[in-house]
Amino acid sequence: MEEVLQKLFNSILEGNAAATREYVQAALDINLKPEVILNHGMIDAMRRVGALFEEGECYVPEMLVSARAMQGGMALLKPHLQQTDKKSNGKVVIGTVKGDLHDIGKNLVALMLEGEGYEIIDLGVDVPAEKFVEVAKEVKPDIVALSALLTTTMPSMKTTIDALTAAGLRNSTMVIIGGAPVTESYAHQIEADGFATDASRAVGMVNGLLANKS
Ligand code: B1M
Repeated sequence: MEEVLQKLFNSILEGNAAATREYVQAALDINLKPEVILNHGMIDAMRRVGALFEEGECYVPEMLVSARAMQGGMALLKPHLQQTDKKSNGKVVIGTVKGDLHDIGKNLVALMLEGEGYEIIDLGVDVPAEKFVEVAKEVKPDIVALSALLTTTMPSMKTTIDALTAAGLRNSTMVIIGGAPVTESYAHQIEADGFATDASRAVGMVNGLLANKS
């Protein structure tokens, strides 16, 4: 691994936000691809944080400072991950479902979709089904995108899909789901229209769904 990526990885692991910004900039300065910086310097570091948490080697406060360092680095990387031409390809309402506070992956999906030309309405974290329904009625999105990182909050995805169906919104709006514990078979089970394992696949999924719709 490039030395600068190793330093970036370590800075996120240590939750050092200033060093994270410094190494993201250093990696950009030597023309490393933004996707490489993101995947190998940053996402891999968050995976390592998760593994350490599982092993009892780090705790929630450490996860939080690592997450903050990651978010700061992502802000710096954002303009480099996004394309410049901004034709509107459609509207996406996105949020992390009720009970779940994880937003780094959701933000990444939102950022990549925005870069692809979609208008993003980001409802944040811990979003109840009723809120998704309320906003979907108001803005009439092409896609509602649900993120969950906890096995215990995956059922909130079903609750949200059921609420959108009950409100009569599923003919006009498709739902995609994703997040570390989410599987394709779960997506089928709860009748989501699509599922993606990462942010770039989420973009491909949305492009594909909307191409088939028109
Ligand atoms: Co939490 N946490 N956490 N945590 N946390 C996990 C998820 C965990 C796997 C850690 C572990 O045990 N190894 C574990 C969940 C176990 C489980 O249910 N299977 C866990 C736990 C247990 C908890 C708490 C319960 C801990 C506690 O309090 N005892 C608690 C719950 C709080 C709550 O939500 N109610 C908690 C809290 C937190 C923090 C707040 C401290 C912090 C989040 C801060 C934040 O997000 N602002 C945090 C963090 C940072 C993590 C880990 C370490 C990193 C998550 C992350 O940001 N990854 C995580 C361990 C891990 O994931 N390995 C862990 C980087 C990010 C880029 O990846 O989010 O997976 P990810 O997103 C990916 C894909 O999943 C996908 O695309 C992204 C990449 O391209 N994707 C989608 C995501 N959403 C998508 C939507 C799509 C499509 C793709 O379409 C709509």
